[in-house]
Amino acid sequence: MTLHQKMRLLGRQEIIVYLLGLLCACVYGMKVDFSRLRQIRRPYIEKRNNHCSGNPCEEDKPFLCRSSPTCIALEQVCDSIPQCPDGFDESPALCNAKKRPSIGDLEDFLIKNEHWIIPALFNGASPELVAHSLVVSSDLEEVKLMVGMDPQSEENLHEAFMAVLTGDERPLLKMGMPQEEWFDVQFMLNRLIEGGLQV
Ligand SMILES: [Ca+2]
Repeated sequence: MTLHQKMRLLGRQEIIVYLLGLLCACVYGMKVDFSRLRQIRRPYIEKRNNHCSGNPCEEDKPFLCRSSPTCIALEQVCDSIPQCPDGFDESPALCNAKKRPSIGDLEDFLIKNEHWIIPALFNGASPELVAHSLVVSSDLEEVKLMVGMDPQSEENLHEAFMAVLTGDERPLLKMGMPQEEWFDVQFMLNRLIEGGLQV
């Protein structure tokens, strides 16, 4: 995949994640905080002071499809049946994000552990980009492409997930993880696995 293709992919996924965040924030009151990605937005949807305006959909069908003015109910988002004409309501990135921790929670976790986790596992990428990639990607290969990882960090990332799956913190301690962070690291990586991230 060329850099141009990667950027296009990233842009498309940012839009998807933003829309999901906007939707959840409006309907459930900031249950999911994707607000840091809202610089890429649909021009007719605005979110100010936690209130949405410009969404043309009715309250009982608040989810707006991407390439048509079709509105659907929340229960129909990621229910394995495409209701949007372009299948937007069943797109993998959207449905991955629906099952995962929020970007805000992930970014807070990454920033807290930034001194060791970013250089060891993510090749020095920004916590925001890493959080975003972990929320929308289907597997570690996709994370690697979005983040731009080198072979060593790719190997470390895989090893980190294996350490969590086997309950053995020693590989992570070798990568620089402070002992007291083990519980948080286990918790967050497990949430990603439970949210369908293939490792
Ligand atoms: Ca659907």
